[in-house]
Amino acid sequence: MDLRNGVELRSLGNTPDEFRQDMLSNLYYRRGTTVESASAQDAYETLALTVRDRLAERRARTAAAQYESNPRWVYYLSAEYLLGPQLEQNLLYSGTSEAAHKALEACGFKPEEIAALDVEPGLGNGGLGRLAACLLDSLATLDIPAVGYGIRYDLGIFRQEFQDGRQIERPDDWAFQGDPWEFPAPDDVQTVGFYGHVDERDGRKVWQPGEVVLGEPSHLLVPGYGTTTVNIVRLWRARAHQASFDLTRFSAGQYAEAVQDAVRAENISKVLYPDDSTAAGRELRLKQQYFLVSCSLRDIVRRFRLRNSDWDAFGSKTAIQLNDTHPVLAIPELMRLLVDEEGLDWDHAWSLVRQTFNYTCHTLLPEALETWPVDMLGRLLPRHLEIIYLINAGLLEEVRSRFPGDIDRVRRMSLIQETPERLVRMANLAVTGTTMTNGVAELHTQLLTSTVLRDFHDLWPSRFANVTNGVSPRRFVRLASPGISALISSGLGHDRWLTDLSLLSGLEALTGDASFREQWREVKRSAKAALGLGDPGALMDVMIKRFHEYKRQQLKLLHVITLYQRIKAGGYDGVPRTVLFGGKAAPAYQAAKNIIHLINAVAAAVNADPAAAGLLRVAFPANYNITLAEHIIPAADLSEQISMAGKEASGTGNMKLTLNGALTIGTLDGANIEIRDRVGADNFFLFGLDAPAALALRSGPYQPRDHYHADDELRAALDAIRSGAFGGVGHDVAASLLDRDEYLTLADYRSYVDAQAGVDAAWRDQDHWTTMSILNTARAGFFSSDRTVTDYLDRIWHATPVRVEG
Ligand code: OAK
Repeated sequence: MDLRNGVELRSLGNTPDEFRQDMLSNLYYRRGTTVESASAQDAYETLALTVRDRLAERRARTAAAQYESNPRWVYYLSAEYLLGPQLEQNLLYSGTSEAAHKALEACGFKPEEIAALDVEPGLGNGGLGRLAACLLDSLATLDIPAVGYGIRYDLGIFRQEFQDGRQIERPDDWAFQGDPWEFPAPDDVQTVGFYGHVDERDGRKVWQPGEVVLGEPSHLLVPGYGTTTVNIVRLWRARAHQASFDLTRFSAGQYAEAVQDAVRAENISKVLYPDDSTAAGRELRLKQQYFLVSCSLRDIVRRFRLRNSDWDAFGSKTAIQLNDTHPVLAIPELMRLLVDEEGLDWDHAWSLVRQTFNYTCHTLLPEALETWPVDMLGRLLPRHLEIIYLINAGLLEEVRSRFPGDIDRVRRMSLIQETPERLVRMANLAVTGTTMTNGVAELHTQLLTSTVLRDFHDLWPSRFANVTNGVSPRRFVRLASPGISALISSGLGHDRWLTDLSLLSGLEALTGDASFREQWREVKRSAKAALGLGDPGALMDVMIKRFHEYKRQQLKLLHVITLYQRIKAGGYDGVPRTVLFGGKAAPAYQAAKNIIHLINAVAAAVNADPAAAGLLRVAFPANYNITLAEHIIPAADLSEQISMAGKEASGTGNMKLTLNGALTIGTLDGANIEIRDRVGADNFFLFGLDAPAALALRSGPYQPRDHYHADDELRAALDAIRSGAFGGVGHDVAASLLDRDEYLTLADYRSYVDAQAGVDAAWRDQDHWTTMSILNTARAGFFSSDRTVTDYLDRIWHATPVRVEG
C-alpha cells in the first residue's frame, strides 16, 4: 500500500498464521507481555488491536480516496449513539473471525471468554441512538463519505440492577479498562465558548465568551460490510483549558477550589442524560448540546477548507443531518460562523445554512419536544439568542405575508413561546433552518404534518418527507443470529442478502419444503436454549424496549396476570409461555419504575408457584442493552408492539424481531403498519384501537372504570394488583390505570387478550406457525437500514458513493 508520503507499508495478512504472529507481536510490543503471563484482559486488548490494525489500513485508504474525490459529505449529528459491542462486528467486517478464533485457541484462550470482555459503549438511551448506529453502518456499507459526530460521555446509560424488584441505577464506567477501539486525535482539539457578552466592532458582532472549554476528539472506526470503506464516528470529550487550573490556590492548599473550574468544564461530557423521549431542561444539557454542535461544525468547516476555498460551495459539499432537536443549535451556530466570523451577508449565509441542514423528528410526544428558557439560552449563548430572534423575524414576516391577519398562526409558529414562560421552540427552529424535515414511518410523518408541525406543513409542504426507519441486517441478523443466518444462506444458496435484504423474498418458496421448515424450527429452538431463560419448547413472548407508559408494558402485565389467574382457576388451556421483559426506565420517571417493580413482583409470584410450572414463566433480565438484545432477538417467537396507536413514532425493535422470524402482536402504530402490510395480515396479530379511534376516545370523557366494571377478567387482574396479591406493590399502577389511563390500556385490554388467544391457537399448529415465521423474515427485507439510507440519499442528502480500491 502506498501511503501519501510515499512510504510503503506491508499489507497485514489474514491467514491464521499471520494473524497469530501479529497478535503475539502486539501482545509483546503494545501490552508489554508474553503469552505465558498474559491475562484474559491482555488477550482481549491484543486481539482488539490486531483486528483494529486491519481496519485502520482500510481507513487510511478510505480517507485518501474520499479526500481525492472532494465529494458531498454526509455528516450525522447526534447526541446519542448505541453502537453495540465492537469486537464481533469488527471481526466479521474485517473477515478475520476464523483466524482470530484459531489464534486465540492456539494461545490457550477460550474465544467466548475473551469476547465476553468486550464492553459496549452505551452512549445512548434507546431507539434514536441505535438508529444512528444502524445508519452509520449502512452509510459505510454503501460507500457514502460520512462522519458521525457525537459526545464521548465518560458514563453511558446507567447500569440497571434490581434490588427487591426495584430498579437501581449504577454508573456505567464503560471505558474503565480503556477502550481499545478508540483513536484519540488531540491535534484536532476545538475551543468552545459559553456565557459572556456580545460586542460590536467595525459593524460586526463579536461574541466574547466568559468561559472556554476544550473539545478533544477521538474516533471509532465504522467499517462497511463487503466493501473496503471504513468511515468514522468522531466523539468529543470536554477538557479543561490549562488556565482553569488555579496554581495560586493550589499552592495555598485550597485543593478543591484550585480545580473547581476544571471540574466544571469536564462535567460537560461526564454523563449521558438518561431521559428517553422526555426533554430535560437543565443547563448542563444545553451546554452538552452546544458543545457537540460547536466542536462538530468547526471540524466540518476545517474539513471543507482542506479542499475548497469558496463558501458558495459549502452547501453543495455538505449535508448535515440533525438527529432530532438535540443538535439544532447548529443552525444559529453556523449563521454566527458565517456572518460574524466569515463576514458573509445574512441572506447569503441563510441560504447556505438552509441548504446544508436537514432534520429528523423522532417523536410525537408533546413532552419530548424540546424548548429552552429564553433567559437560560440568552445567558449561556447570548449571540445565538440574537440570531434566533433574527431568524424568527424572517419567519414571522413570511407567515404574515402568506396568512395575513392570522395572528394565532403567527403565535403558534413563532420560534419563541411567550406564555406562561418565554421558551425557544427547538422543533420550530429545526424546520425553519433546514431544507427537509422527515418523520421515521409513514404514519408518523402523516401525524407530524397534520398535528405537531401542521402549520409548518401548510407553509412549506415540499419541505416534508417520510423516511421509514430500518435496521442493520449485519448486526441484527448475521451477528445476533448465526444459526438463522447460516440457514438463510443455505436456503438461498448465497449470502448476498446481507447487502441486499430484498433477496430474503427467496425464502418464500422454501415454506413449502418440510425439511427447511424443520430446520427453521430447530434453529429458533436452539436460540431459545442458548438464551437459557425457560423451556425452549415454550412460546417465547418478548417485550424489549424502554419503559414508558405509552409503550404499555402494563398491558402486557395485565395479560400475564390474567393467564396466571386462569391457571389458578384450573383448567388452563393456553400454550406454555415464557414472557420476557427487558428495558430501563428513566431514573426520575416514577410511573415507569412502578411498572418495573410490579413486573418483578408478579414474576416472583408466578415463577415460585408450582401451579404455573411448565405453563407460564416471567423473565426480566436486568440491564437490557445491545449485547443482551443480540441474545434475546433470535430467541423470540412473539414480538410485543403494543403501544397506544399514534404514540410510537416508528419502533425499530419491531423490525429486528420480524427479521428474526418472530410474529408480531401489535397495534396499528408506527412502523407496525408497514410491517403488517408487507408480511400480510394473516401473519400478524392485530388488536386495539387505531390512531383516529384512540385520539377520538382520548378527546372525549373517557372512563377507564367502565371497562373495569364491564370485564370480569380485567377487574380480577386489577383487583389482584390493588389487594396486594403481589406483595403490596402496584397500588399506584392500578390507581393510575383506573383514575386516568392516559394511554387507553383498559380500553384495549379485551381486544389484546383475545388476540393473544389467537396466538395460542396459531402456536398449536407448529408447522403452520413455522411457515408464518419464515414468511415474516422473507417479507421484511424492506426494513434494512441500507434501504433507509438509500431513501435519505434520494430524498434528502443527494450524495453519491466513493468507492475505495480493495
Ligand atoms: C429520544 C429522545 C427525544 C426524542 C425521541 C427519542 C427517541 O428515541 N425516539 C425513538 O426513535 C426511534 C428511531 O426513530 C423510533 O423508532 C421510536 O419510535 C422513537 O420513540
